[in-house]
Amino acid sequence: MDTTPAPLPAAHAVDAVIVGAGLSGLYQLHQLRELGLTTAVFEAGDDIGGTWYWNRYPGARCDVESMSYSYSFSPELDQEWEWSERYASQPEILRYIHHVADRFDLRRDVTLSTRVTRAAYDEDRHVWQVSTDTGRTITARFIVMASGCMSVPKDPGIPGADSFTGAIYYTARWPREEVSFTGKRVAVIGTGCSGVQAIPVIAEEAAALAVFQRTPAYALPAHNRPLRGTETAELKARYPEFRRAQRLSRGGTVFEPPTRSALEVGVAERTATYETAWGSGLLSGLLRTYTDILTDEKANETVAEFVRSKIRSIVTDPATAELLSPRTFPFATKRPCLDTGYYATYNQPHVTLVDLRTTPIETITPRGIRTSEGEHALDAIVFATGFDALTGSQLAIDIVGKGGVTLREKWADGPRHHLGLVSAGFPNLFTVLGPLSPSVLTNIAVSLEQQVEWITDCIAHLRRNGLTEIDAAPAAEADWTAQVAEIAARTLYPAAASWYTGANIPGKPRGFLVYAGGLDRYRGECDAAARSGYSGFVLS
Ligand code: N01
Repeated sequence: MDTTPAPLPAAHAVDAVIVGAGLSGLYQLHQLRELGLTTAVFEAGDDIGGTWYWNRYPGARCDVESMSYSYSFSPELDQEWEWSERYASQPEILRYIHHVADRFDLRRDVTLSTRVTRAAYDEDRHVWQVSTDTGRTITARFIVMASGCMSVPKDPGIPGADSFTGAIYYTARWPREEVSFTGKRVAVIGTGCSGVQAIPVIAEEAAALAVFQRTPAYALPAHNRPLRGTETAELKARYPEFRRAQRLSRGGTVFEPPTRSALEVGVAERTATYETAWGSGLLSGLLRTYTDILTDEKANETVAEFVRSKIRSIVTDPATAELLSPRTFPFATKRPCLDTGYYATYNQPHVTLVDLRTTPIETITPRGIRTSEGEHALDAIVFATGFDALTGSQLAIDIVGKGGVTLREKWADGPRHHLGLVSAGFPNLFTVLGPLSPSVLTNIAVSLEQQVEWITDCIAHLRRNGLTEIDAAPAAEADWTAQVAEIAARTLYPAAASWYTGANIPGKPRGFLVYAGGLDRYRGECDAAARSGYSGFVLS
């Protein structure tokens, strides 16, 4: 039998199309190039950077430490790049991404300002026909969806926005031009991580700031600061070892796992432990104090109450402090926020908190926002209202698989995706940081490298063995989908109506969208599948 892959037509054909030129897409491009594949990357933005291109709102900053949240594939890159702050700001991360793109000559395969609109599988030729909004069509054997886990902004669904005569901004689509709020009456709608980061910075400029809050967040102090040369030099001296530890870790960051339950220690000891974690400035500092914070309601409530006590100690008005105190979902079942001066912002006389639980928004008017209590006159409205996370960016594309079945049809009741990498019936279409993988529960810089490398090895395996197609086996996919749900059910995560479960998007099927078993275990599953000749997949 001739096992040579069918040659692709030369015109408008590449070996692989990558959707998105953020951190995932750029690394995937680098890897596939090393493998000798011709690759085309399509990026909707007019520059590279993905999340860090779009989310340029005031205060935007990473909540993972910069020396951890960066590529690890190049020891030289690790040594030459200097991060200036413990937590890098959006402009600095974007500069880093540009540096990487230039250093590895990645830009020449990226087509900007071009959105992939459709991808249809040609079963006879085992290739995908990819179409873009610029009228381009291109054929590729492989597609990698590196289109982001939070790249489709949610429609806030508030009536009247079109009638507003002031300025409207979305944190997730912030303009490139300088935005000045000086002397303006500004509203921010939404108090997730984007709102929590933007609010203190907008408050510095605005004449008046009204924050419209539906659900308060748990926000933890970042204790951000400039990095000292001595500490970066110290980490750089052991970067290879540090990177190895990150790769083997549960969440892509290195820490000593807790050994005791929060309920087996006395109040004084527990509070002291929480104080230390609060002072650490680490997003998961509190989460890592005890073994059962995410599995036992009572244990969780001890942390939740500790955070509330901190809010009460910072916010001088007790009624405002209470409104800012989360009480409707367990700690960390929505991603906690890492803040700089968030709660203290509410002590400023020009900042007000509008509680949408008691006074919901009725409509946006030409002059401002009308709640059940009256109208707030405004010059600008900032929507920090979140994303159609994890599945949104894939379902935004008209993806047509085997037998003419669309991904939208297949995922109508929720995503099914073997190892979060390939969905049965959609062969040779891989996803990075998508649903049913560890993605957003980990340091995504580490997760994306793991998935990109797995995909690259898989494509190398296919080519080495003269194979043209990899698909997920339906039974393995069903097992994996069930396993993701079972692991989540052992935690408190499903207790929150969060974007982790699809609950923030009206009509989106509910289900825990992320693999919560840990990156280490996930890596083991992926490696085991590859080692056994891609068990759980069908190769042909
Ligand atoms: O979005 P969110 P985000 N009327 O969905 C409210 C990552 N991130 O962009 O909870 C009024 O968390 C909504 O209220 P409710 C991080 O993983 C990372 O802030 O639905 N309010 C909520 O308060 C994060 O988790 C960094 O009741 C409305 C807010 O808007 C993820 O991105 C920085 C509303 C949305 O919060 C998403 O965060 C920023 C409406 N119609 C983000 N619709 C880093 O540090 C929604 N809301 C790296």
